[in-house]
Amino acid sequence: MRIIRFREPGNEPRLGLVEPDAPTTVVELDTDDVLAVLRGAREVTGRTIEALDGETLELPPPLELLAPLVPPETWAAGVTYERSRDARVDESRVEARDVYSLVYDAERPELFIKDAVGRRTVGPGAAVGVRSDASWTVPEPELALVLDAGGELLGATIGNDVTARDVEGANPLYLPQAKLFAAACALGPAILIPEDWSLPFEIELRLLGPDGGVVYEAETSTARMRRSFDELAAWVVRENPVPAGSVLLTGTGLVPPDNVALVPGQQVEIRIPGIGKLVNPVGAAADLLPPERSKTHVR
Ligand code: DO4
Ligand code: MG
Repeated sequence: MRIIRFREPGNEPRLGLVEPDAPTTVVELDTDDVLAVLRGAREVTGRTIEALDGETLELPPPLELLAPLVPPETWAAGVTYERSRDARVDESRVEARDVYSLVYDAERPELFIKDAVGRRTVGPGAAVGVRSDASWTVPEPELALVLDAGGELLGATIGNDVTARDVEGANPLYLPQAKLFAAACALGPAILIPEDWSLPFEIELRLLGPDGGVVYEAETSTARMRRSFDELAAWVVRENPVPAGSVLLTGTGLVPPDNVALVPGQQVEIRIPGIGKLVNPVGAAADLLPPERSKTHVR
């Protein structure tokens, strides 16, 4: 079962269920409370909409597909895949390289806050940002878990933890600046309520140049994660009052080679079969600050 959020110009956002047997048919829900739907509410209005594509779930104009929720908080785990550990050790320019190896093996995971109330988060089709004081920004395609207040798993969507690697590499204490800036996070296109949480998710990344040519593509699986979803979620809510509906990005297992960096004009595509495909153009973070991007902001 997949849930999307959309808006008609001038109206408040609405929720819809994507029909499991007809992946382009969206049935409008009677409520706009995504937590209620994740917990079982299913009343529908009777209106159906045909999406233009079963994976991006793009809707016919003037309907606009939005991020599937506005998380009160978005947390992120780091160095949960061997590939991520190796890349951080390599990028680090200071004598702090061991922190990544240590955290990969430690009982306590690396967790950081990525956003609050969707201020730096965009939905499908809206631009993700590259900060002008960074020269090596990369997409981080990650499975994103929607959590209940006690850390229970309510659903899963696709997340992009856009990261300025050179900023983090200069000094790990710069992590918040490498991770938090305008449009540094993308979520969507749908929240999946999985029937079986024990099955792994395949994650595919494709970066396209301004001419549409493939700059980089790769895939991984959450089966390669060093930690379980439940373990990460339990650490996030440990003695920490995380509000229901918050999101946890579970770390990246896909790191482009060192000569690949995001630049405005490119397009990032992240596909997780069962959830869909999240497509975002790349723009300059300075142009994507909330007042200027009110049209594309998740709210
Ligand atoms: O240690 C820095 C962050 C790592 C991260 O975001 C990831 O592994 O996905
Ligand atoms: Mg990450």
